[in-house]
Amino acid sequence: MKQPSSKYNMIQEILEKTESEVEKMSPVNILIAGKTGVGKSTLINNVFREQLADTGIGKPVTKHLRRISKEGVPIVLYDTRGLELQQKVQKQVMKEIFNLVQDNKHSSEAIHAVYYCIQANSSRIEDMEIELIKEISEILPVILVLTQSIGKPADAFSNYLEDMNLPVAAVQNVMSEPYEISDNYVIPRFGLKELIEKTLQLIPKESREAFNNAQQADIERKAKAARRWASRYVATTFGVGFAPIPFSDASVLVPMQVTLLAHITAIFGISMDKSTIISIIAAVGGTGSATMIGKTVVANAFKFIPGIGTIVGGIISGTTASIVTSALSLSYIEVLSIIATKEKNGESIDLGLLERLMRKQFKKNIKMNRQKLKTKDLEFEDDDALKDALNTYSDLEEEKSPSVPFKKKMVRTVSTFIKNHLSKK
Ligand SMILES: Nc1nc2c(ncn2[C@@H]2O[C@H](COP(=O)(O)OP(=O)(O)O)[C@@H](O)[C@H]2O)c(=O)[nH]1
Ligand SMILES: [Mg+2]
Repeated sequence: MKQPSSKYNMIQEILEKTESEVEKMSPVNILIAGKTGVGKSTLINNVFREQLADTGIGKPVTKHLRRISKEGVPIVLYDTRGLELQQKVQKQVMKEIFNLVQDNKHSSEAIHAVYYCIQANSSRIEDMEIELIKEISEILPVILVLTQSIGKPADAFSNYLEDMNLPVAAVQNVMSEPYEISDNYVIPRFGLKELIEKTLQLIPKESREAFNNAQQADIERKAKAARRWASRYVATTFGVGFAPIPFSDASVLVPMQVTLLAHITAIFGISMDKSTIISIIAAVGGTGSATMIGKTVVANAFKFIPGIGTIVGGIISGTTASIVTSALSLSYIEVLSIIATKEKNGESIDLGLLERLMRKQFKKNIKMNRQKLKTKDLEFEDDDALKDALNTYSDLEEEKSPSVPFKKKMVRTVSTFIKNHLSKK
């Protein structure tokens, strides 16, 4: 085990593979237009990850267009400025948009769609704006985004716009960020998942993966895409034709697991650093160093299977390999979902808890049989797997926080002790 050849920097490999997978994606390019103050930046920061609209990232491409991009996020956004000015300026803005569309038409930066933002409670749209929307619609698919939508007036405005039969691809009411009406009445975010769905209908197929990576408003969609890919990968890798391998050779599974974790991370789109991956892998692999011995990880993973000692002749069959790998990917996806949710809400993540969460989820998932694992792959709509992971994480959080009443903590500690030490036969 000590010789350098068996040392394998799994973490580095996962990170590098993830990066190159994201680079390979065909990026999605969206123009966001609308008057100042309607909520374009707020929309961008809530639909997409990494607070893309915040200053410092965008650079002006023309007088009225700002290009926003960030390394590792496969999306390019164009944000308009100064639309509220007089007609002459509006003509100029239109010309700039038109030129941009023409210039980029046949490149990877071709604009795919436009979010034209109007504040929903303005309840009024100027002729000049209608003109502009019509003009843009001639060259690009436009989604009219009605921002800061509150109650019936917003619905009425939406109906009014629909009745105008503008040549737009869709109209969508949204609230990008929770809106405080009063101290005890808050309108939650809404409409962003629908906006994502509508956008996906408009952009080219090959850019959908990039869009899903860049968005953060629909975490379940990310999980779903990752699971779909993972279950296919597991089936083709360990299905028919997989030659059983001796348990002592389990290290041949390492590169496959690296590919799996990297690809899932890329599909998901998450800003992952070394220490986060180390914590997650350590949960299953049992060692927390940056340079991990891959074999240890896999060997440890097998220890979680109930009755591993009974594997006939120490042989790992395709079935066993696929159970371990499915459980690994499902747990990993559940953990990434928690990270993404926390990130979206601007909450910090405790790496220690993350490691415990990964171990707990992995233990749960590995106990399932193949059929159940398959069903779990398909558990998309009302996602129980994510709910379970979230509950587990908040339990762990609660256990850790001193705000848990002493008595509750005591009861938990005692019952855990009984479970671990006394109930064994
Ligand atoms: N609570 C809440 N405030 C919003 C929303 N959209 C915009 N705002 C507020 O409206 C103001 C202008 O929004 P901003 O995104 O900067 O508009 P932009 O000029 O179009 O980029 C900011 O103070 C935001 O806080 C929203 O969905 N919810
Ligand atoms: Mg702005």
